[in-house]
Amino acid sequence: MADDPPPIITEIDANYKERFSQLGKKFQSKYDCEPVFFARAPGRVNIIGEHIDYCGYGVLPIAIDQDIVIAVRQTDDDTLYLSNIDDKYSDYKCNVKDFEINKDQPDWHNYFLCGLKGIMELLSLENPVGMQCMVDGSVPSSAGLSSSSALVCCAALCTMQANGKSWTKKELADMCAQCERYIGTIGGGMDQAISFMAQPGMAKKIDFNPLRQTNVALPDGVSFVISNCCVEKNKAASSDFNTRVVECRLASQVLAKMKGFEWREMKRLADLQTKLNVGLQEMENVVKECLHESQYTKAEICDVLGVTADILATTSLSPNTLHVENFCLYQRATHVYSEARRVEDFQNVCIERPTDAAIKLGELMNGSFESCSKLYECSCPELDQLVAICRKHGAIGSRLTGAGWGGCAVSLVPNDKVTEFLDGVKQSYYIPRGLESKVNNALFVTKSGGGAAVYIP
Ligand code: A2G
Repeated sequence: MADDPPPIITEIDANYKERFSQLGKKFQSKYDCEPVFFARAPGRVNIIGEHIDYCGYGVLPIAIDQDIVIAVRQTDDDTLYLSNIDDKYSDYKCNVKDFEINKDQPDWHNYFLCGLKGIMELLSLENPVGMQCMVDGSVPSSAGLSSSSALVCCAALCTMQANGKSWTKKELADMCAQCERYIGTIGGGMDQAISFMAQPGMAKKIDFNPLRQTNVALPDGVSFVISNCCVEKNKAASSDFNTRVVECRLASQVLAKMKGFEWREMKRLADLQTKLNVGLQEMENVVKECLHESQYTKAEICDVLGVTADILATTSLSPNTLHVENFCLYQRATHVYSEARRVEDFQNVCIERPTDAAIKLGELMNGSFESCSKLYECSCPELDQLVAICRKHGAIGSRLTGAGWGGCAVSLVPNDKVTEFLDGVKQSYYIPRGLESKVNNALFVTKSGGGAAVYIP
């Protein structure tokens, strides 16, 4: 499956017919011609396994119905024309063979350019055709539901189709994970993998190095409900995300040095586990024995590793974390190893299906949130309040999803409590904050949807 290309669908599902037809009309009025095809890539909600993909550990997301759809027509003038049905995103135009991605200003079109550049450089497309594109996105932006990766994946898919090429879902997912880094964030590969590999009705356990996927059937009788705390966080616009990536890398390097390994080779906490050849619980013990809980200064890390600050900048830091002076190694590493264990436990509960499966999954989600909030410090006061409210109104488990510092929570709710839950959360979170008008897009039950595809009506 992952070794097949994304499907090309010619019978358009009733769900999409109206949407594609509206988008086709906008395309027509903008470019004075009809689109030739549509490409669609979904956003995702991560059920469990936060901030561990870039450390080499498996995660457990599902694709959501919210997506990016792009109507496309090839041109013969080497130009990319980008337009969005939402006026808040301005039109953009460039030569397909000569453009720059602006890391300092992560405007929407830069994500499209990441997909285009990735296809050109990583999959060696030498003479790309020009394209007229009209974009329609329904994934809320900066909300932890992967709007950026859905756009990168969709752009890559458009470029592939417009140029008559065919790569597998796995190749595309790997390539999109690498090329989203052109925007400056050092993310893992979860978002791009699920966008291409999702299957309706299934969660996926995604593993990395090499990229692999396994279906995980979620238990019956429960729903996953998404709630957006409505604090926006664009991870490319701050250094918070990359600081966490760097803290994890430094933790693996300091631990490697203390254990007598070549620390410069060490990039991920999972690599250290492979070297030590012990279980995840034992890795938590290693962290306890070797690292101290107080923050490490840059000078102390240089001292342990035996390098100057200039060398450390090249071995371990990213351009936007050069200014960071203090690093929490103990807390970040403890989160990563314990979260990786929770993902394994979650998958095992889904396979074994004990009678109290839902309770066990809820406990794991709650444990994940505690760890994200306290050890990884990637929550925010509004998300903390929202998660507490979700639990109060019947969620068996609730946690932040995606990068955090704002955005969404995902809650596990028994089916017979969903109506009560939605009402309770609306009354307790959205109405007192004057967010009633946003509630329909911010609070909804999700089901696992399908992956990226090309549509030719
Ligand atoms: O934070 C973001 O969504 C990352 N995505 C994803 O890889 C993962 O690390 C997540 C936290 O679990 C990108 O950087 C594109």
